[in-house]
This record gives sequence, structure tokens and C-alpha cells, in this order.
Amino acid sequence: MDLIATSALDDPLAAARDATADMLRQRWRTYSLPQPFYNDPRVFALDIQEIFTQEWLFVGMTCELPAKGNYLTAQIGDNPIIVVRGDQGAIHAFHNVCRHRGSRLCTQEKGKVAKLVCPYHQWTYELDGRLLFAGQDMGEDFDLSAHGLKPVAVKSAGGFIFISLAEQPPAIDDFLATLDEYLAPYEMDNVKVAAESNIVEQANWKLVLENNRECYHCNGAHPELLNSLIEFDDTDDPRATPAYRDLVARQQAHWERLQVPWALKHFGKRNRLTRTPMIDGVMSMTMDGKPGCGKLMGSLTSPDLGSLRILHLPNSWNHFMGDHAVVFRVLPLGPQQTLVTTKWLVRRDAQEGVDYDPQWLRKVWDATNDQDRQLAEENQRGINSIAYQPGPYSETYEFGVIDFVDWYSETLLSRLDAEAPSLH
Ligand code: 3BY
Ligand code: FES
Ligand code: FE
Repeated sequence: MDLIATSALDDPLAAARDATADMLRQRWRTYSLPQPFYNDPRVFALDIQEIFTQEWLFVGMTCELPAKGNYLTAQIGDNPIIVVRGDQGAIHAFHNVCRHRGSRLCTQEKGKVAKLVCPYHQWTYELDGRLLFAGQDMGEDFDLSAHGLKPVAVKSAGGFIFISLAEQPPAIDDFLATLDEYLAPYEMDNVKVAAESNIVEQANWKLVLENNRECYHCNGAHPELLNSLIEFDDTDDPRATPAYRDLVARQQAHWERLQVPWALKHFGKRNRLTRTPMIDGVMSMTMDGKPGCGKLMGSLTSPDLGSLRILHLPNSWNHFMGDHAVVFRVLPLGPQQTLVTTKWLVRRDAQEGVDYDPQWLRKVWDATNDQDRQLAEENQRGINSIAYQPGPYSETYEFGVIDFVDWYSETLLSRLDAEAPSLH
């Protein structure tokens, strides 16, 4: 029985789709986007529909689901999602929506269960999504097997879990293979979350990403981060000095000897990985530049590994040092509201209070996140004005922002052009 699943109402976004596609076709490349991209609820709805429910999204780390029954939840636009560890280490993802009358099943951010039991009328699902038990008598014809949880595509690599709500998610295996290769020395099955922060920024998700993709603002904004970070990460960068090139050459030779991957790789504009030196002599993104955890990650033998930076559009950037890693996840909550989740990872057998102090470990990025939150919120406030007009990005300092905005614009436009909305 195929019940009517989609709305029989006209697509309320039909006009917005055309207008948004026009704005994208007419935008000035290397300029910030027109105002509606940052504050209009209809463009936000299209971002959810065509980017966040079509792309692969970073949701969490495999170490957060250490055993069978461990789960985590996330909210993608209107869609609650559950990711759960099942039998034989398998990771499953489902819409967190009961097949009885649609109640959300798991209400906590994370937890551990034997079965997935709906809190409303106790329909009970196996960890692989099969409906096992439907409470009161549903009648002789009731087919349990037709009422399993709706699956969501899920893949994991290098300790990262990605989900996609798309029926046909985009190809990503080339990036995932590289992620596995680059993170092998960190032994991501052998890590744990030492600290976590969740902040809600009053800014559109693209302002959060744009802010992250440049360090033009770093000198004015990030004293703690600049104890360790070098603001550019590529010897092709027009700002690269002879001293920087020298440092990179020395460090790359060191990493080569240690057999840790370092070469810059990218997969279109969606993914980018590169190992980049921190300030000479600095080992980690801590207040004093010394390792924040006494035990190195995985099989690493030197703390002097710079930072392995990993970008995944639309919603993650990451720093992997020798002693700890910091992973970032961005989820849009509304046209002008974004959740930024940060997790600090250390090796699993590192002891809190002995090998690391979580308060110390998180200091640099707590400060940096709060500074970036203020910058994104002020950016949003100005953009909301009648005086805002798209302004020019610097090709020297803001090429990362240009790349992000190009990726976003090309991706959204291709989807708007591809699917003429026909609901009937
Ligand atoms: O370190 C980061 O994650 C980004 C990249 C450069 C500046 N920004 C803080
Ligand atoms: Fe889940 Fe009724 S809505 S059991
Ligand atoms: Fe910043």
C-alpha cells in the first residue's frame, strides 16, 4: 500500500526557487552573496532542501558509539535523525520518526539502548530498524516488516560518521578513502571525547562557514589561536614568506621520515586535507603551544606534527595534532541561527587529571569559537540592514571564502536547475 507521502499542496517554494536561481546566475563572483542568502526564510528552506538534505553531512565520531546500542541524534532542518551502533560493529542511521503516528523515538542527544522503543505507545524496533513489536493488537493483516524505520544513508571513515538524507547521495568514496589513509596513524577506534561544546550563533550557517574559511580576521580577533596557528596553510599562498617556505620544507621532511601523510589533497571544492606547520617549535593548539595531552594519539611517535586540517563542506572543519584533535560540526537551526559543536579528542587510555586537563585542552578553541561567534553575529546584524550590498572578497586573503561560496552557489544552482518542481 503506497500511501500519499508528499503534500498534495502546491510547492510554496516554487517562486523562491526561480528567484534564487536567478540571483545565483546574476551574482558577482568574488563578492559576498545578496542579502536574502543570509536572512530570507525561503532561501533558508532551499538550503535545507537542496544542500543539507542532499549532501553528506558530518554528524559525529565513531568513538561516540563505542558499543552495540550506543546512539546519537541530530536535527537536519525539520528532520530528526538517529545514528546507532548495531550488531557486529555496524553503524545504522534512521529517521528518528516512529512508523506508528510519527513520534520522535529518541529524545536524548546520546545514550545507550537495547532496542529503540517509542515513548508514545511503545512500538519497539531492532537496532537495524526492523519493527519487532507493535503493542496493542494492530489486526491480523498488520505487517510488521512494512513498518521498519526509514533508513538514512550512512558511511564512516577515519573515525568520522557522515549521513545523507538524499535518496541518491553524491559520490564521496574517494574522499573517504583518503580520510582513512590520513587518519590511520591516529587509530581513530582508539580515541575518546575529552570535552565538548555546543554553541548557538545568531547568524546564518554560511556566515559561520565564511568566517572559518579565512584568517583575514585572525590578527584582530584571535590572540589565543595565534599562539600556535599560522594563518595560511599553503606555500602557494601569495603571503608565504621565505621563512615559511623553509619551515614547511623542514617539517615535511620530518613528517616524511615519520611516514605520516601531509600532502595537500582536495576533492573538488567540497573536501580539502592538508598537514600544515604551526609556529616553529609549537606542538599543539594550546595556550602555551605544548602538548595538551601527555599521551600521543594512535601510533604517532612525535608530537611535532603540525596540524592536519580537514575540510568537509557543507558542515565541518577539523584540526588533528599529535596529542589531540578538535572536530567541528555546523548545523543550521534557522535563517539566522546555527549550532556549532566542537569536540576535543584524545587517545582512549589517556587519563583525565593525569595525562590531560579538559579545561586546559579546550581553552584555545573555546576562546576562538566565542570570538568567531561575535564576528558572525555582527556580520549578520550588518547584512540585515537596508544598507547592505554584496562586498568584494580579497583574492589574497579570502580565497577560501571564494571557494566556499563558489561551491555553495554551483551546488545549489545545479539542484535548482535539475529539478523543476513537479508534485503532480
Ligand atoms: O583554523 C581554522 O579552522 C580556520 C582556518 C584558518 C583560520 N580559521 C580559524
Ligand atoms: Fe510511536 Fe505510537 S507514535 S508508538
Ligand atoms: Fe576565526
